[in-house]
Amino acid sequence: MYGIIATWRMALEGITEADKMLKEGSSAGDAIETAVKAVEDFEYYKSVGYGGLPNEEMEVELDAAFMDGTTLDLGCVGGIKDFANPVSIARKLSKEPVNNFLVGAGAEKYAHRHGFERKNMLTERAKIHYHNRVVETSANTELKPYSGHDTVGMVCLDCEGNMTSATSTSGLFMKHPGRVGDSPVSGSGFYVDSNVGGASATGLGEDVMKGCVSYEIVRLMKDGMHPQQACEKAVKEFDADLKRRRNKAGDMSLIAMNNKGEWGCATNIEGFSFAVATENEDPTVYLVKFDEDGKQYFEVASKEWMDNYMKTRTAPLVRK
Ligand code: SD4
Repeated sequence: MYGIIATWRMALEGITEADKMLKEGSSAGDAIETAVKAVEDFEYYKSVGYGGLPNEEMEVELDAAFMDGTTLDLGCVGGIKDFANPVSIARKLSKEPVNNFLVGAGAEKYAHRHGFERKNMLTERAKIHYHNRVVETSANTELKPYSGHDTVGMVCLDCEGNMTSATSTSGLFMKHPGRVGDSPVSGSGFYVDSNVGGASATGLGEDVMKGCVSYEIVRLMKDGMHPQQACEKAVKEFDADLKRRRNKAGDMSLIAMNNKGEWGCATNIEGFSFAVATENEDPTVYLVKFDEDGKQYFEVASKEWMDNYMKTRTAPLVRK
């Protein structure tokens, strides 16, 4: 059995490529890196890699991680600037005996030393978004973080039973320089153990980190839960706990897959989408919906939804 699951519709092209690779016997490491890079390279996704939205000083700072669920090797970068594919740097770091999590200038030096491609990640579109946000918020002076959240997070299983997880994000639009979210933090933005399964998150990193939600899902799967049950239990209970203690819970959406290729997803927001492909299922985008009783269910994204998605992502932007 093989499979790959990822947060958001934007992962579809990447997981489609990964699906082909897995079918032909590629490793979960190669397949997931290819899939995440496809998202990083696509300039119209404004929350991952090239085209990602900048911090409050108009600099694009990227976070990424890679974990091998068989060896438990993990590599992470935080707040890295001017490199094309943070996930590949994270993967390379995962092979180091120590120094696995590098941030800022140190991460950039490492990437430079190992020949990774330098690239100015700030696009013209991202500059317009920045400008428009400054114009919009100058009236009330407070710069609010981007309220949407489209970090790509994936879990992958190959034919040999090896699993990986990886994430990549520009974090929150208008974040403080140096702010790092959950995405490169083990147990929060991602976790994978080939003996069990893996999970990955997108959402408000500050809250996801309070619950180590990815690890919690893997732990529940280890106790015998199906990934769907594990995701729902972890998200529902942690969302309720945050609301009890703090009166509010940030957005959070988690995806998971176990080492049998069974998968799950849970979210506390409307409008979450995810993409999945397995040996038994062609690459598919699902939308998460809620019924009147607040029970979550999935719907395959319609052609109209898919067309509209790309149209809105690539629509011309007007500078205010
Ligand atoms: C973060 N989890 O940095 C990320 C946010 C996100 O697109 O999902 N952003 O907190």
